[in-house]
Amino acid sequence: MSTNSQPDYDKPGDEGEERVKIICLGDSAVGKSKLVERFLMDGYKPQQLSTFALTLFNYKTQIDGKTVSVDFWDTAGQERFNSMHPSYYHQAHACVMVFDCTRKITYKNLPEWLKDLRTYRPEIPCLCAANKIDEDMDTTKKSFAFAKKNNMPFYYVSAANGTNVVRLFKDSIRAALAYKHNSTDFMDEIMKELENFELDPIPSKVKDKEKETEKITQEKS
Ligand SMILES: Nc1nc2c(ncn2[C@@H]2O[C@H](COP(=O)(O)OP(=O)(O)OP(=O)(O)O)[C@@H](O)[C@H]2O)c(=O)[nH]1
Ligand SMILES: [Mg+2]
Repeated sequence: MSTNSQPDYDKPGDEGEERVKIICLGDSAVGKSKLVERFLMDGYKPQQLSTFALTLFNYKTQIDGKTVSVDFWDTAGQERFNSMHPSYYHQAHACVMVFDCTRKITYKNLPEWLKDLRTYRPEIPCLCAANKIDEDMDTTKKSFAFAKKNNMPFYYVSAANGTNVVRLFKDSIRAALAYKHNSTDFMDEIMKELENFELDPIPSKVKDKEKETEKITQEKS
């Protein structure tokens, strides 16, 4: 995919709405696609093929009375081994980095993903999610130093039952907007909120009735 086929995220959309781009990173099968689907459609089907090339999910929401159009970019985790196309990172305002808390290797690979991300986007906010906590709730008692070390907000999540999914993506949208607006204290704010936050065992639901989702699958050239 060439960069010219991307929307220009620095310019407003057709109806004057603000646009942000959020990318998902992490090894294959950690649950990146399932998390985005859970957030946007509030749905989860256990079976799915690995993402082929690139899927773009659009989500429109109201923030402070203004429409914001968010594009979530989701690519195949195995791309890392072929090196991610630079256009994936181009103009991204925030990143959601996911690992599978039942597979240690996916956690161990996070520094590689971060290194890649920082090559192209040295400053964008990055949020870290430990997915599949439904498989073993005890993992929420473990500490994962990577996020803290790199000053990232950290979330225990489950695409399967919805735990913390809304929180993760809503925070990522706030972080992306704050980055775009040159605000410097947004991460501190999120970190502070998370310190006092207790894991919500009841699956959260997307309450935003106005949400509009659109799924566009593009092939990468
Ligand atoms: N138990 C459990 N399984 C999950 C969860 N999230 C995803 N899975 C399963 O993990 C597998 C991979 O999920 P995907 O969302 O396709 O993973 P991905 O990170 O998008 O993978 P790639 O597209 O290959 O990079 C699927 O079989 C899902 O059903 C979760 O929260 N809990
Ligand atoms: Mg996928």
